[in-house]
Amino acid sequence: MVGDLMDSTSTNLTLPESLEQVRITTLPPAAYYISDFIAQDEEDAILEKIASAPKPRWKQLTHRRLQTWPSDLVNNKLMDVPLPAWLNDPIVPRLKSIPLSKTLDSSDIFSFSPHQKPNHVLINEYPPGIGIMPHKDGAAYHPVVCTVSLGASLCLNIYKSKDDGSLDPKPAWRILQEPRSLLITTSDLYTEFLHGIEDITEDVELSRGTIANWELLRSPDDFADGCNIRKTRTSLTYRDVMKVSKIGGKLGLFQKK
Ligand SMILES: O=C(O)CCC(=O)C(=O)O
Repeated sequence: MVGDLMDSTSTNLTLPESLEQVRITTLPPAAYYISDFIAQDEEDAILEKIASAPKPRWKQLTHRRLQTWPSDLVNNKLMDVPLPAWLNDPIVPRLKSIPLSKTLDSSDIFSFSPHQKPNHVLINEYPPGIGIMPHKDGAAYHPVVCTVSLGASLCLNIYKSKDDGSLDPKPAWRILQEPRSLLITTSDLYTEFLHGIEDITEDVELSRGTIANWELLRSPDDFADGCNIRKTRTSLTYRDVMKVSKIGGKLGLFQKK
């Protein structure tokens, strides 16, 4: 699968030399999948940090809970406060270390975003049977989403709109995300299509023919029977919020206790 590879400094991870090597070519522009983006001990450490966050950090929705770092957006604006170290390192420098292409300059996936790096992270927890409705991420963010999956695998569905603007409920594509993987979605995939996760306890009919990133999976053999029994999966979604308020940060206006 991945041709030329580079070692990540402090771990035994082998990252691609450029994103073009891990492009999901069966999808519209553009998505990239790296099966081993973080190491097992890094995954454990992040899950521990998430679990030990103060209770008010969690926002409880009907079936799902989430944390927002460094804070919620107010009128699509973020306060000017850095991400905590455990969300920054090692993920942000590692994202920035992979060039888009081997042949061009050393531009990375955030080189053209307003702050040249992500400034916001949503942490979503999905127990078995719980997903997220099909949606678009909207205009507050630069159109790049980097999703690190922790704990377990599940399928992200990509949906098209019908000609009348309504949602076609049958997913157009499915992307299987393994624990410790990175999925990057950008361009048309961000702006034109919707994404969601079904409220199911088992992902079924998994195969080379039905899963867009099958060729890039770490362990396709784990799904040889076509099934993935869901366990709790946590995702970190890294984005660059375009508008940042310096004043809010100074006065602590957006601060969560
Ligand atoms: O958890 C995921 O992989 C998707 C999260 C998502 O759709 C979102 O944060 O908008």
